[in-house]
Amino acid sequence: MSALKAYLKKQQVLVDDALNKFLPRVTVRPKTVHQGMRYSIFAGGKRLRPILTLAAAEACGGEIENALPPACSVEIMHTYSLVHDDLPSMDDDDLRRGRPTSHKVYGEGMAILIGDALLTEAFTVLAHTPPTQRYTLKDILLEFSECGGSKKLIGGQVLDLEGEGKDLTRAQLVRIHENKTAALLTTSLRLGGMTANATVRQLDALTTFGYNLGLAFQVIDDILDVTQSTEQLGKTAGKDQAVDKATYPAILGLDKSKKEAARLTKKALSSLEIFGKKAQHLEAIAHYLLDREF
Ligand code: GRG
Repeated sequence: MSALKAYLKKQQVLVDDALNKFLPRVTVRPKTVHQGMRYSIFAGGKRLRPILTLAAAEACGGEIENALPPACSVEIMHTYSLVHDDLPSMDDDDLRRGRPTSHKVYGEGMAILIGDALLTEAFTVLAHTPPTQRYTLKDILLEFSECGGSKKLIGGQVLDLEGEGKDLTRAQLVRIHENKTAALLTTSLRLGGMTANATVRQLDALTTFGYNLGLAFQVIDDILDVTQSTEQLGKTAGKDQAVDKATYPAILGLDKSKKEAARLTKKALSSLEIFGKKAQHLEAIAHYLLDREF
């Protein structure tokens, strides 16, 4: 196993243990909603966002322990967005993280509630974040709520829904993904930095890194939808093309999309210079994401 794979595995275990402690047990009533929350959370995601939170804390010289609550919060918010994004009235998907989607197992009404419960739980977990000299719990809360709100995550989904069936320009596509994908990656990193009492300069560097890494991540996600199988992805491959969705390969072609992903990754990496060796894991993750196969 490569050093990076071993690092990712170790961080995944840390995050999963913390998620297991934070989330309500399946025996707590009403059981269906708690079972459903755990069904989607423990379906085997990559845990990219929480791992970025932990690696950002490390880059700013912080303690992993302090970064675990926001790391879990971003994963819980991410999972809520997947549960709702997969609903029949949204992207209408049957498969996620290699399993039938939440509404396929629990029914549509319950899947909406499971998503709502996850989003609410994400704030409860975030409340366990210790404040630092520069960042109060209010700063941390606002970072998180603004990311999930109508100007970012939900705003991106609104643009996505409104763009259905239309020929979008590249600029319009970038707007969607700045909000839907890059915003949560950026907040994951910034929250890690905040738990480490990051300086303004460090937080700015994490923001630039997150923005470019987030866009690169989405370009690669679009490429994989065309080039990989459903088994490999754990979600329906070829879906974008089937529903005529605006994607980077559809607008730029496959070759130019690969070059764009590499360009954005390079830009992301250059913003890490101020951290020196402490950003070694963030750097390795950016390289790994560019070469990923699922
Ligand atoms: C309010 C209805 C509603 C939904 C929330 C933000 C959002 C709105 C939906 C986003 C869902 C989505 C599919 C975003 C695209 C980002 C993306 C590529 C997600 C997949 O992330 P991975 O590959 O997934 O990290 P795993 O399963 O590994 O965690």
